[in-house]
Amino acid sequence: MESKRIAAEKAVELVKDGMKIGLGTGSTAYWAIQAIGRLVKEQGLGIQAVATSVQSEQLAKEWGIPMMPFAEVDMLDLTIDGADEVDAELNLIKGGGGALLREKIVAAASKQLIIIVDESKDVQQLGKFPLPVEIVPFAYELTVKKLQQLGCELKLRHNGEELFVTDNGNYIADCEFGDIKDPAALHDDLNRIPGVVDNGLFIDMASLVIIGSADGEIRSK
Ligand code: ABF
Repeated sequence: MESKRIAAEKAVELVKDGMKIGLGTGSTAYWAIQAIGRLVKEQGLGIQAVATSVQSEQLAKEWGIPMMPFAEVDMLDLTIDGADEVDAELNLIKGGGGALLREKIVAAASKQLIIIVDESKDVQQLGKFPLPVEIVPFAYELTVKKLQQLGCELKLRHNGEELFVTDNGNYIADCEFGDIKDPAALHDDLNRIPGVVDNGLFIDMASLVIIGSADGEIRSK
């Protein structure tokens, strides 16, 4: 928890008055939202924000962070978000929290995507973490078969007995491919399947990754 907090607080040093900010999702982004909230409350920092999940939007509102409608967003100055894995080229697996689609939409509308992680997420090659793929409920059984034909072990994500439903009303298939040797090619192969909305590979999107460790050290890449 401490490693996530220090990475998040380091990232928030990049937030300046007047900026338009994307707020990520997850337990690391939680610390960033809190730190931004404190700056707004205690120092009168003037920012506007959009959130990548209903959960983060609620948290931001509790902290009094001014939220802006997406219709008013051309380009955000920066987005601060977590990840499940980060490789040496700054490619990412995201979506463990189920918010990958909104996270990718917000990241793509940001001049800079700052990723905050603890050191357990820093890997040489992506793939230990099962890759989340967001799929539409219509004929999802067919989409699942197509995904399996790409060579993964697949589990549909559940919330108790029920299938997990994203903020966009879709399902998540967690796909274990083992070592992902060519993340860009896999990204495109997945998104070519009708029924797939998007997948958790973020290729060439991160500008900076801030890694916090348990001993209080912070690295970036
Ligand atoms: C989001 O939260 C995701 O893309 C990722 O799945 C997850 C990381 O979670 P945490 O910060 O809680 O480890 O950023």
